[in-house]
Amino acid sequence: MAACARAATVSIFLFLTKVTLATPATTPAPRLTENDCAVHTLPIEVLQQLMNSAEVILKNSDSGTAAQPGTGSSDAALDGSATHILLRRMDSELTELRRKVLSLEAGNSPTTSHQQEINSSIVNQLQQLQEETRQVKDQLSAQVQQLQEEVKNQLSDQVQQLQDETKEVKNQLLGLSQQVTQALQVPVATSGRGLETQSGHDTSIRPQDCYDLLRSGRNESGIYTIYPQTCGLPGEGVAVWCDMGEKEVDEGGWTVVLLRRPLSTQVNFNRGWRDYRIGFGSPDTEYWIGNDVLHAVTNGATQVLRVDMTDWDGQSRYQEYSSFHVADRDHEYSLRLGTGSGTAGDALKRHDNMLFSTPDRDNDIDSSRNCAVTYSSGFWFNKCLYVSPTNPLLSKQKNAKGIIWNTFHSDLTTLQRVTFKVKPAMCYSG
Ligand SMILES: [Ca+2]
Repeated sequence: MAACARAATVSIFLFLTKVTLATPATTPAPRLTENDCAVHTLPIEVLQQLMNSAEVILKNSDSGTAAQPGTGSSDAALDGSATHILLRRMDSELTELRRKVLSLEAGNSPTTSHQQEINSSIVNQLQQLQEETRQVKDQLSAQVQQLQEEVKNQLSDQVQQLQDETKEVKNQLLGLSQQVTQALQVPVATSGRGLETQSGHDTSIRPQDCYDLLRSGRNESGIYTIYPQTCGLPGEGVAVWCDMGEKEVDEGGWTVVLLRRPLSTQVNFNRGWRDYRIGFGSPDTEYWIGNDVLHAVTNGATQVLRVDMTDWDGQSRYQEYSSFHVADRDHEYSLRLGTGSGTAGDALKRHDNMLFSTPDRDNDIDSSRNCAVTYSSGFWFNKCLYVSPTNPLLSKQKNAKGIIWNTFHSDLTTLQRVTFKVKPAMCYSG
């Protein structure tokens, strides 16, 4: 603004000089327009005042020259005197103009101060914006990190599930391979239970259980594939451990449905409803055959259940039930047991008529908690347990969170080995 005012002063001075020396004194000062003011960024009133002052100077110089007494007839002398007077007046007027410009500059101070306030406000807003940007960036970074963790965990779970499923398929292929070998090498039996079903299905190739295999000549314990029937139709192959006995043929033919034993790395039995439904683990380590298979195996001919168990001191006990039935999924795989007998005591009978529960499905009769969560396993929990063959396998200690059978060790001393196995009741003399 100050520079502009000085430029305006110089422009007016040049105008005055030009008008005085080259044009008639009657030439009026030009009128200023808004555009002129915009160019100089000066108030139009100020510029107009400056131009009016210039016009006054011209008029005064004109009248002063005409009124000069005793100047004779010499136009040159007259012109020189008038010019001198004019220059002096111009000098005076310029001094006044400078004063006004200085005043104008001083008058601009509040505007400058106001501009500084605006600038300061803009700087503050910029700093605030930068701070908010930094906070948003931090939040986004944290969210990205959280998402990465979640994706990582989900992928880890899926990988674990795929590994389990791969293992199951591998076991099934192993059993199938053995089955093919058996079909090629072992003479097909022509009589005996299960070798010809009522529907005419040839179970010499697709045995329904380990007893079928035993009757077809497979008397060595090991991993086999069985095909439990569902509603009279042959089911999918399931790799299982067949306990074929050690002395006489009739002692074997047990299909193991639950296998627990000490390993360098235990199979995780703390699993959800889906895993317990389809089964998990492996016959060469530990496994749960799966509730759908349990239903298929036990829904036809009456099955005997035998439980063998061993504690950490090497003591073994067993308990048998004259019948063992597992309902279908619509009935939450509820358990029905027959009469118990054996050396371990009837603890499992306390779980009779219970529905199956897992950590993600609470079907127990304890309204205050989910027993499957408390004991990290899936089972026919009561309120909560008297036997716990699917609990984590713990070293010898008195702890219901390990594997217990409370009519074997009523002080809840843990066991190291448990198997649940079934066999058609009509084929078992007990
Ligand atoms: Ca409950």
